[in-house]
Amino acid sequence: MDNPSNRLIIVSNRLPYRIEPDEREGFAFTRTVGGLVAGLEPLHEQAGNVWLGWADEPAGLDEAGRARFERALAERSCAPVRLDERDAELYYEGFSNSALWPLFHGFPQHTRFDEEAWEAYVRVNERFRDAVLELARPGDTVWVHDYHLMLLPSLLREALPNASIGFFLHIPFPDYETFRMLPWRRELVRGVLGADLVGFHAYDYVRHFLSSCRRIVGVENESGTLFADGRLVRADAFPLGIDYERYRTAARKPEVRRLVSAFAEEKGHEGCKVMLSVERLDYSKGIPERLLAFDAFLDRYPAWRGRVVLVLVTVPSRENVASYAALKKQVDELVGLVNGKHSTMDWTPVDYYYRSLPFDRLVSLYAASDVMLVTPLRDGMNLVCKEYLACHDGGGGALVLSEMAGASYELHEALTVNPFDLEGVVNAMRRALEMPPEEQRRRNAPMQERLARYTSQKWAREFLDAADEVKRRQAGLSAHLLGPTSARNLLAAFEAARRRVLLLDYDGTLMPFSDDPACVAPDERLRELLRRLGSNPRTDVAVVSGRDRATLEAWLGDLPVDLVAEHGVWFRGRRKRTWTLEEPLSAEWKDAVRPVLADFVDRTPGSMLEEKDYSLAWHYRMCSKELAERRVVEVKNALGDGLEDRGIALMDGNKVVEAKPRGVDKGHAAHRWFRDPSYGFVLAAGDDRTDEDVFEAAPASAWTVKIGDGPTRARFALKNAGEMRELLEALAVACAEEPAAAALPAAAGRSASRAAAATPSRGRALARA
Ligand code: GDG
Repeated sequence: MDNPSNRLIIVSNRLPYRIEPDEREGFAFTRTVGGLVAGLEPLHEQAGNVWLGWADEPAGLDEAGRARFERALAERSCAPVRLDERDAELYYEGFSNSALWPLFHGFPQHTRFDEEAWEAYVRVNERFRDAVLELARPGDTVWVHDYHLMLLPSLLREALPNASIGFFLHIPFPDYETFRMLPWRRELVRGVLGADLVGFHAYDYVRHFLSSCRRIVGVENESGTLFADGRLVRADAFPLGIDYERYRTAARKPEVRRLVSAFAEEKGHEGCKVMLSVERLDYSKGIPERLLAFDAFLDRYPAWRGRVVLVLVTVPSRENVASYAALKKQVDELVGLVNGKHSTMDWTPVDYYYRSLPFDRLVSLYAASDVMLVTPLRDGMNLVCKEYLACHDGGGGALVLSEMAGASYELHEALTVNPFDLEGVVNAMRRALEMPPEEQRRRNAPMQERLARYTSQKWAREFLDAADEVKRRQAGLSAHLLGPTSARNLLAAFEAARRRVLLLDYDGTLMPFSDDPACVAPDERLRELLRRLGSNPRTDVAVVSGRDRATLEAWLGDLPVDLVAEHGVWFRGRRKRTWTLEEPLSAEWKDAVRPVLADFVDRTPGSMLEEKDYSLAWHYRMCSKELAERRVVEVKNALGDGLEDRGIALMDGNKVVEAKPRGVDKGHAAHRWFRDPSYGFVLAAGDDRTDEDVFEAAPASAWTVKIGDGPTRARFALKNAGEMRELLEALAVACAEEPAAAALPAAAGRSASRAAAATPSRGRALARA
C-alpha cells in the first residue's frame, strides 16, 4: 500500500450503506455506523479505493432508475455483489448466522449444520471471488472482513498467487474443541490461510486459531508465523478502536446537550439514576441475563427502587433466524415481568426500546447515563463500551464490562464482571451506581487516553502496514526459493553434464506426507517418472530414505533406481538387486529400547512405534503438539545415557524420534556418489532433518534442494513435493530430448534456453522462467 496508485479493495458482507426504498428516487443510501465502517471510512475515501459487498437492487426500478442506482454506487466507490435470493438466504441466515455465529460465540444449542446452507456459503464466496477478480489490478491490496467470507482468501489466492490479501475476523475464534465440531472446519481454516495476514481482536483468538491450524490441517507456527503451502502467513491481534474524536465532539454539540438535558429531566427526576444498555438483539449479548440481574438487584437493594431506571435499547437484528425471533419474545416477556413486579405509579424500572436510534440520540443517551452495562456472554470486541467512554471524556460515568468481551482485555479499569455470575453482576450494579465521581474519573481517564490513541483509523493503518511487512518477508524468503533463473541454470548444468546423479529422499520429497505412513505408496506418475530418469544412460537415480527395506523394495524395487533404506543402513543397487549392509551392525540393543518406546506409545495417544532392522522409530505426527513436545524430552531422558554406551544415537526427524546406530546417516550413505568424480551434476533433495546430513556432506557444486520451509543447509528450496515433482518432470523431458547416443557428451553444449523453450510442461518453478 506504499504506492498511492495501488488501491485497497475492502470486501465485507454488506456495503457501508443501508439501501432503502424511497418514494422520490426509488432508493436512498444511509451510511451505516459501527466500528468497521468508522475504521475503514478514511481509507475508503481515498481516491481509487473500493468497497465491495452484497447489495441488492431495490425492487421496482425501471431502466433509468437502475442506471441511477449504478451511478449512485459508483459515486460512493462501492461495487455491489448481486446474489441469487435463495443462495443469499442460505449463505447469510442458514450458514453464517445459524452455524458460524453461534458456534464461534460458544452457543452450540443455537448451532445448525446444514449441508445445503454450506453449499450456498461456498457458492457465495465464489461469487465474491469473481466480483473481486473483475475489479482487482496488479498491486492492489484486498482486505476481506469477517465470518461470512472465510473461504474467500484462498479462493482469491488460487487466482492471484502473488496478491496482497488480508483477512480480519470481527467475532471470537473459538477454542479447538468447539471449532472442531464444524463438519467443514478444514475448509474454513484452509480458506482463511489463503490470506497473508490474518487479524483478530484479541490474542486469545489468535491462539485458538493457531491451535486449529496445527490440529486440523497440521500447519505449525512459530510466534504467529505459519507456512501454509510453503507461503509465509502471519496471524496477530489488532484490537479495533473507535473514531474517538467523533464521539467526543458529538457529545459536546449543543443539539446533543439539549437532548441530554431533556432526557435527564425526564428520566432523572428527583435524583433517579440512569443505567443504559445498547446493542443488537442478539443472544450473545446477554440481555435476558442482564434483566434477571436487574430484577435481583431491585429485590436485594429495595432502597434503589424508584431511584434507578434501566434504559434498554435493543436494535432489531437477523429477525428471520428462528433463535433471534425466540429471543425477542423472551426479552419482551422479561421486561414485562420486571416492570410488572417492581413498577409503581410514577416509576417504571425498565425503559425498553426495540429500534435503531439516530446517531445524535445514541450519543445523548451515552452522555446522559450514569452507568453503562455491557455484559455480553461473548463478544468479539464490543465497541459500545468504548463509545460510552468517549462520550464521557472529561466527566464521570461508570462502566460495567463483561470479561467475555474482547474489549475487557484493554479496559481493565472498568468494573469487570462474569456475566454468568448473577451475584457478581448485581454487586457491580450497586458499586457502579454508588461509585464516587472521583473514582469514576480515576478509572476512566487511563482508558480514555488509550482509546483516544488507538483509534479505528490507527487500527486500519496498523493492519495494512503489517500486511505490507508480511509481503516484504515473503519476498526475502523467496530469494532462497529456486526461482526462474536458478531453475534455468540447474537445467543447463544437468544438460551439460556427461554423467549426473539424483539423490532423492522419499517422504515429503517425492510424496507428500500423510497421517498414516503406510498410505504413501508411489502413484503411477511418480513411478513412471523415476523409470524415465533412471533409464537414461547418463543419469543415476537413488532414493535415499529412512524407510525399511521391505517397503522400499515393494514400492520401487522394479525400477532402475538405487535404494538406500533406514537412513543408510542398507543399500540395494539397481543392477544386482540385493540388499547389502553398508557396515556390520548389531540389533541386540533393540530389545532394551523397544519396551521403553512401547511404554511411550501407550502413554501418548496417536503415537506409534515403527520397527526396522537396525532402528526403532517413535512417530508422533498424529499427537497433540503440546503433549508430543513433553514426551520427546521424556523419551530422550529415558533413553539418553544408556544408548550412548551401546553406540546408538537418537535422531530427530519430521515428527519422529529414531534410535539407530551412531554414524549411520544419509550423509554417510551419500558419500558413495559424492566421492565419484565422474558426476558432473549432483542433485540432492530432501525435506527432513535427516536430509540435512546429505546437504552437509554434498560437494559445494551440488544442487542441494530443501523441500518446504525452515532453516536448511541446502542452497535452494522448493515449496512442496508438488514442485519437486515438476522439477523432476522437467529433467525427464530434457532427458527425452537427448539424442539416442546420449551417453556421449555431444549434447553438453546445447543451450538451456532451447531446452526450456521445448518443454512446455516444465512445472511452475521452471515455467516462471
Ligand atoms: C461485531 C462484533 C465487534 C448500536 N445501536 C445503535 C447503533 N449501534 C452501533 C454502536 C456500535 C455498533 O453499532 C455495534 O458494535 P459492537 O461492537 O458493539 O457489536 P456488533 O454489532 O455485534 O459487532 C463485535 C464489532 O463487530 C466490530 O469488529 O466489536 O464484537 O460482534 O458502533 O454504536 N448505532 C446507532 N443507533 C443504534 O441504535 N446509530
